[in-house]
Amino acid sequence: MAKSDRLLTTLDDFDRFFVVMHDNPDPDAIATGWGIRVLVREILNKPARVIGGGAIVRAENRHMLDLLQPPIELVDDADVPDGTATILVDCGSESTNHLLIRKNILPVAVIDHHISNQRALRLAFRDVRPNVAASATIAASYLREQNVEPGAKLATAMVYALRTETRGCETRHSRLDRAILTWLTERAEPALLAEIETAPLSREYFGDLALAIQNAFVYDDVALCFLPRAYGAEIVGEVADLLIRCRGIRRVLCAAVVGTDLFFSARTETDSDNAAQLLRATLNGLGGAGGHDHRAGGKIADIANGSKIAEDLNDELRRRWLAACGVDRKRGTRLIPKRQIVDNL
Ligand SMILES: [Mn+2]
Repeated sequence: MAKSDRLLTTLDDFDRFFVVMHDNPDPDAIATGWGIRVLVREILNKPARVIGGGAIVRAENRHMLDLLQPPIELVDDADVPDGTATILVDCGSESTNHLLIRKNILPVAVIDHHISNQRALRLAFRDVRPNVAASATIAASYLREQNVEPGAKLATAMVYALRTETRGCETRHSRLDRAILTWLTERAEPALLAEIETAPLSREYFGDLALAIQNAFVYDDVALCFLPRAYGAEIVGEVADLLIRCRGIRRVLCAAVVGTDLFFSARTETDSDNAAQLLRATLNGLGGAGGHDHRAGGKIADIANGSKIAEDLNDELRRRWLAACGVDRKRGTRLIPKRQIVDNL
């Protein structure tokens, strides 16, 4: 029996469907949720809501919302009536960054590709494949199995999801990813994809970027960048993606204070360094982290009254990250020498 048949059989007993994305949904969560909604509507002939907490801030992703109009709802909380089929996408049920866990609801189904470090809970349906590049690959494969046409906009969203999930050294495409990418590319709109990827950027974004590059330090093959404040949380991921491309740098940790939270992005270049594990070790007891072999994210909530990262927390995080990476060096050098910045201003 195909996976999609098993999912649809499980869901057929229900009349109400909530597809739940992780908080601050990324393109993969959005495209996957949208794909499952289309599957449920086309095959079961029933409506489904696609919901998630938090916000969408990255300029490209906001532009995607404008151009593709995915049928998603950003909600801080949701009333989940009894008898609702909850389908968690692009997120493990044991993760702490989704609506259901805050309401103590166990999902009926999970569709995900993240590495889990916890024992799996018993669920009616689970399709977790850490070997695929994107959850959207799994959702698209369901549509293909059921002969459901995604349409140009959903196909474009799914291609974009795959492209974003394979950035920052996570370029491994499984055989299924490659086959699905071909299937989707025939259906997607390349002009829309290009427009999304060159979204207009705010001046504040360039301010964050300039500050980040000036605050990057190198310890052997490790780069660290702590931003005392940032306009948007997306900068940590973007700077991490940029720094991991620097010659000679193989592990990167970026952090920034946004509001009262401290956000993290980690990247690793080689297969021997697992980004999710390194970041979990660094944030152990302080905050949560999750992700993939080469890309991971994390957060410490409610720090420093929304101002600068306390100096001792800063030192502790640096010490832990360097220890996790096995780097002895205590002092780093600036990625760009200070004199070079000041003399040329
Ligand atoms: Mn994903």
